[in-house]
Parts: sequence; C-alpha cells; structure tokens
Amino acid sequence: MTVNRRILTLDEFTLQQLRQFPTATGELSSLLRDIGLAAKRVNVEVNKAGLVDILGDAGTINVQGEDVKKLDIYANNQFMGVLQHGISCAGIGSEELDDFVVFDDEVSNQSKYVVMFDPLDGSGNIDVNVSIGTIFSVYRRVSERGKPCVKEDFLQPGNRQVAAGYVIYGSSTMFVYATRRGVNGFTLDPSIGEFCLSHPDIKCPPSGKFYSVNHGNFFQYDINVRKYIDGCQRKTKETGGPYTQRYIGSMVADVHRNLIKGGIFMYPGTTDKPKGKLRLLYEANPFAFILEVAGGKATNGKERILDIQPTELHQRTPLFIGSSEMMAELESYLNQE
Ligand code: P6P
Repeated sequence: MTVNRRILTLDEFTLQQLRQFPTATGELSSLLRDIGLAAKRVNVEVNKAGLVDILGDAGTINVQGEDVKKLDIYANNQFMGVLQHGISCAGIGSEELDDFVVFDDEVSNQSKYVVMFDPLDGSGNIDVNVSIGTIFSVYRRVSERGKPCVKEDFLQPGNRQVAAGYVIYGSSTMFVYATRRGVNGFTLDPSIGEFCLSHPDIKCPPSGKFYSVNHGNFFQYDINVRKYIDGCQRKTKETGGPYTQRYIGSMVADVHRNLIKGGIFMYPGTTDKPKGKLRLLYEANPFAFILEVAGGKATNGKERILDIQPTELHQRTPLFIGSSEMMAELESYLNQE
C-alpha cells in the first residue's frame, strides 16, 4: 500500500532528523518545537494588532534607547517563557533585555543549549503593517552542567552555532531554520495550527537582482561602499543587471527575500554609527549562519561575521550578507585602496 506523501509538520521534520542520529537526546528538536509554539502565539497577536489595544508604544524605552512597542514585550515574554519552562535551554540573551538571563533552576542547569534572540525585529513597522520577524540563534553550552557562564557559554563566536532561524510574520507566517545539514522553511497552516514543510533544502542563488540598503545614509558610507552601490545602479542586461533596489526596513523580510530569490543586503557602518546598527549576537550571526549553510556569505566588510569573537550582548556590527557572487563583487570594491 503506498502512503501518500504527506506534508511534514515542523515537529515531524525535526523528529525525522533526530532519528538519523541515534545518540541524539532530542533536546534540539524539543527546543525548536518550543520556539515554534511561541511563534504561533506571537503570530496570533501580530495578526490582530490593529484590532486590540496592543498597537503602539508601551511607553517604555529598551536598552537600545528605542520606543518599545507592546508587541515587543509580549513577544519577548512568549519566547523567554517557553525556553525557561522547556528542557533544552539553560539561559538566553534577548534584544529586549539589558543583560543575559541565566535560568538557574534544576532542569535548566542540566540543559544543553543557550539561545540568543530578537523577539520582534522591525517592530517600528508594526503600526504600518509591514512584515516583521523573530530571529534566534542556538549554541551548545561549553561549560559542563550547572549554572552557565556568560563569557564561556553566551559569548561564543557565530561559527559555534548549532542552529539558527527566524519567523517572518508576513503575507503568510513562515518558520525558517538552519542546522549544518541544511536550511528548511515551514509555512503556518492556520487550519491545523502547524508549521508545514513548504521550502525544503533552501539554497541561496549565487547571484540575483536585488540590492538592499538604506540610501538615506549614502553619503555617510565608506567611499568603496558608495562605489559599489553606484555600480549596482549602473548594472545593465549586459553586466548582469539591471538590479532592483528593495529595502523595506525590516531585516527579516529583506534578508528572507534575498535568501530565496538571490540578492545582497547591506547595513554598513556610517559616520554617525561606525559599527552600523545591527546586533551581532541576535541579528547578524543567525542570518550569517543561515546564509552560509544555504551557500551565501556574510561579512562585516573586513572579516567573516561568524568568526567575530563577541564581547557583549548588544554589540553592533556592520553587515553585508547575501548571494556568493554578489558578495564577491562587493568585496572586490571593499578591498580597493
Ligand atoms: P534603518 C529594524 O529597526 C532594524 O533593526 C532592521 O530590521 C532593519 O533592517 C533596520 O533596523 C532598518 O534600519 O536605519 O534603515 O531604518
């Protein structure tokens, strides 16, 4: 009897992956399931944000000095809650919190992983209905069991990530995650409340037509960055173009599009912000891991993002990320004297 090929849910997929590793404990599958659950809860609120009093500012300012939207706080509490009450996570770092949080309870101190996350990136777009997202990064703790150590367990370079992913709350809600075995995308089916495998084994096209950058900062960029952007605008059919400038000010949406269709996303350093705006631990590192597994590249303009040794939770980094051939062309500009 042939079994019809069913569309796998996120849980079924992670368990299928687990079965290929007899020694695996299932903690990573459980962690991804927990994150998926929190994402579904956040999705409900994001989808009705215009209808209930969850829109607008919460009246507080976060550690970044940014107005905190009520959904930011709600999302942070949802992800932190499932991670703290699951079996897999010993502690977290969140864009919304001043410092790392060690859960320090009996179960958590025996857990294998720590998680960095931005609970709701692009939240400035909530009130105007532009796609927003959650970004997460998973590390195996270095210390043996017991209370994790910030320096040893939380401040690991991105090349030590075990998994990374994002949720995009857009025209549909997608959960995309990478392990070293590949990048897979799951679309939420509201009729059954499950993320279902819709984009298996995602590969980033080696080249594309999209370049994403905030042109408003153009004259604050390094001269070689300006030369590259100028080159993007001059592309013709004969030189691999024409390119299209697409930048919607929501990193998850911009990088997701370029991952799927090919393209390059840039948030360079500026004269006002030499380190750029984006954070290393919960924005640049997870996307750099995902893009590299999918065949793309990610640098800070000088070195591979994943090789940067972090020193603090909210440190920023310039970010250039996307299709390998477009990144190679960018690097040829950046290496000019
Ligand atoms: P700018 C959103 O606030 C965010 O952190 C990213 O999602 C987005 O790519 C970037 O900032 C946009 O920043 O300075 O271009 O508005």
